[in-house]
Amino acid sequence: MALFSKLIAKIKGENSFAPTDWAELEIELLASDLGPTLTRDLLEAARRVKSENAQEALAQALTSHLTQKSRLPIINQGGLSVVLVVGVNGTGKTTSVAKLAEHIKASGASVVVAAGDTFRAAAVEQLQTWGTRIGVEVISGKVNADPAAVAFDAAQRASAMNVDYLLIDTAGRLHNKRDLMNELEKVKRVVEKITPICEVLLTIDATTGQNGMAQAKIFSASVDVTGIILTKSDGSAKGGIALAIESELDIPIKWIGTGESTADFESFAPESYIRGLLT
Ligand SMILES: Nc1nc2c(ncn2[C@@H]2O[C@H](COP(=O)(O)OP(=O)(O)OP(=O)(O)O)[C@@H](O)[C@H]2O)c(=O)[nH]1
Ligand SMILES: [Mg+2]
Repeated sequence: MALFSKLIAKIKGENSFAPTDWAELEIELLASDLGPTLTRDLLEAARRVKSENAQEALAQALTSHLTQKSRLPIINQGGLSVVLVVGVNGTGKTTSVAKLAEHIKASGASVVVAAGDTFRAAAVEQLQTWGTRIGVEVISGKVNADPAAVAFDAAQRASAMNVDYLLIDTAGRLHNKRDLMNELEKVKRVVEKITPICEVLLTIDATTGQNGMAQAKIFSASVDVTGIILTKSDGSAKGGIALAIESELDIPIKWIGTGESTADFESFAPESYIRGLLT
């Protein structure tokens, strides 16, 4: 990533620094998905930085834009923890459900997943294929069944099975955006008749840049998003998007998807992320 290494070199006087360099830097930061507000703030901070502690001062300026909220998974201590995974179509919900399920299983806890995307037959099959591959039970209903009904049954079954986690996959596209939001709200309401939903995780495709920000705003207005899974961080993402999301939305990035297999999944480490931007 090394977004800021050029800036640091300039502040330290390793390169000559002309007024036009600031404009050039601004363009670079904008192109790295930081967004206009954050770019302006960071350039202002950078102008005040003294050459001898440029690296540290910038690290501080960047860190101050990350959320203060916890990145730890929210769980229902001693009971069933339900996680709803939401996001625009193709952002990686189903894959992330499989990744998270495998991660939970590897930690020694028990988990089942529910195929809440009943909009497409292939969506249920995709989750079932993952379930077989990772050895996790998939609870599903009929194609075109009401997703809230599937989620309700899954919550009942998971409670009766005494498992630690239920992960619910959802649709990313319906006839229109309002339909999708209504459906997600209904899924949440109905499941919560049985047990509280601990987390709503939103998948954002890191390669979509500022568009991901708009998606996060829409979803968090309907369902209370508790964390973000930043998928496809292995792709052509330009590095700034994680900082932009946290700065603007104050929603913690909890997980990073780094590829198509279940092993390509890790918790977001803010210190090493900031270090990566600076070196
Ligand atoms: N490189 C890469 N590809 C990913 C990652 N996560 C998901 N994918 C790929 O992205 C594509 C879409 O992933 P899905 O999990 O089907 O996305 P979805 O959000 O469930 O899509 P819909 O069900 O259509 O809404 C698949 O080809 C995945 O293999 C990731 O972290 N890195
Ligand atoms: Mg899916």
